[in-house]
Amino acid sequence: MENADVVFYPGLFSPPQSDNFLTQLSNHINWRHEPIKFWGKDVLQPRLTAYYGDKPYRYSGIAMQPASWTPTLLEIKSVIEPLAGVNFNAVLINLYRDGNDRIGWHSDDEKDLAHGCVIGSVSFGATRRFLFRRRDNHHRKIELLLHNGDFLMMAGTTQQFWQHQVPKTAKKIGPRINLTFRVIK
Ligand SMILES: O=C(O)CCC(=O)C(=O)O
Ligand SMILES: [Mn+2]
Repeated sequence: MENADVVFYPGLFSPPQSDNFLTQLSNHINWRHEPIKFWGKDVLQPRLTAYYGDKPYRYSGIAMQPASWTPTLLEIKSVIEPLAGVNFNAVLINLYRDGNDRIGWHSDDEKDLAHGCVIGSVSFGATRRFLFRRRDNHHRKIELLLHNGDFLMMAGTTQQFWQHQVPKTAKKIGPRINLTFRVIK
């Protein structure tokens, strides 16, 4: 993948560990259904979200105040930090309740993110398609399947040259939780 720094660790978390994290997080995260501005109108995001960590974060027009780290989140963070080589100070968490929930094309390039910062993305639950496309050529796409327990790292110029999305699917599938650990300025 050119102009990108992407490292994929499939199955970093074992299936029993991952199932346990999925249950823990489903039940104990303070999930929110946030509105987002879409062509000037407030619509609800097609997924539930939560934000934990040490610093507030502005994301797609929403100012998010962080909740305090939980033991489960700190445990996951401690596994990925040695691989990422950074200390993450925040995590944005997405709950895709079923195949209808999704996230549209975007780059993780909000101003609050440390420039070129590493994003550590951990997935639990249902397998979903994760697509990259070049910002200067939307036909140029790369597809990954993110499974239970997978860890995907994006760094360097990835966000500058590529967008990503998790599209909806007509398949009858269960929930998926994705945690994107970040370094906020
Ligand atoms: O669910 C995913 O794998 C991606 C989530 C994402 O891109 C984000 O929260 O910025
Ligand atoms: Mn993203």
